[in-house]
Amino acid sequence: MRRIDVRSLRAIEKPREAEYPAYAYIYSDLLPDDGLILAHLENNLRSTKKFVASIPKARLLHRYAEGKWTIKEILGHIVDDERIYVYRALRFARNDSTELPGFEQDHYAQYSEANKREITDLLDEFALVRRSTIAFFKSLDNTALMRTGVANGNRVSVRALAYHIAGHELHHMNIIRERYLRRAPANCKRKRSRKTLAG
Ligand code: NI
Repeated sequence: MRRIDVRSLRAIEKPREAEYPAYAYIYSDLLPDDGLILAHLENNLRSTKKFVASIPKARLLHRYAEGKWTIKEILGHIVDDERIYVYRALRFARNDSTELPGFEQDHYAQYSEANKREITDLLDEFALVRRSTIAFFKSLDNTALMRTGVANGNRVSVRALAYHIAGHELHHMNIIRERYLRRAPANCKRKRSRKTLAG
């Protein structure tokens, strides 16, 4: 796949706290405040592919506790979540005020059959979805990026959805490092005392 020239990607400022639900700060907090969210989406995809490809195959099916997802299921979850968040962003960007439902992430992971898939296949799909995400957000003007809508009962701006997608990936990569591989997390500049969500 042709590499995206990250220098050509437009800036999208970080959302203010009023633009996303309170629990979602854990995702946007993982990103620098430089407006280069589209470049981070591209660069983080490359880092994630490299990182996941370095994990021994047997570890990809490991669960660190009963009922927890495997690393393959986490990857499937990241892709599911990204598709759904871009869909929400599309509707809100097009000035559609229909309230959108949430989704049951554990239910989706259970039915994803990610554990039966090759890791290269999962990573290829992730790369395709990510490129589509970048192309979509790149196409939006400032008015569209600032539009808001309600999803899962929470009002959120289009640009906050872009930051959610990037932060959500980093959040799960940190969980893999800490709980599946027992390594130190990356991108933890700020610690807050509020309870973190694992989803
Ligand atoms: Ni999640």
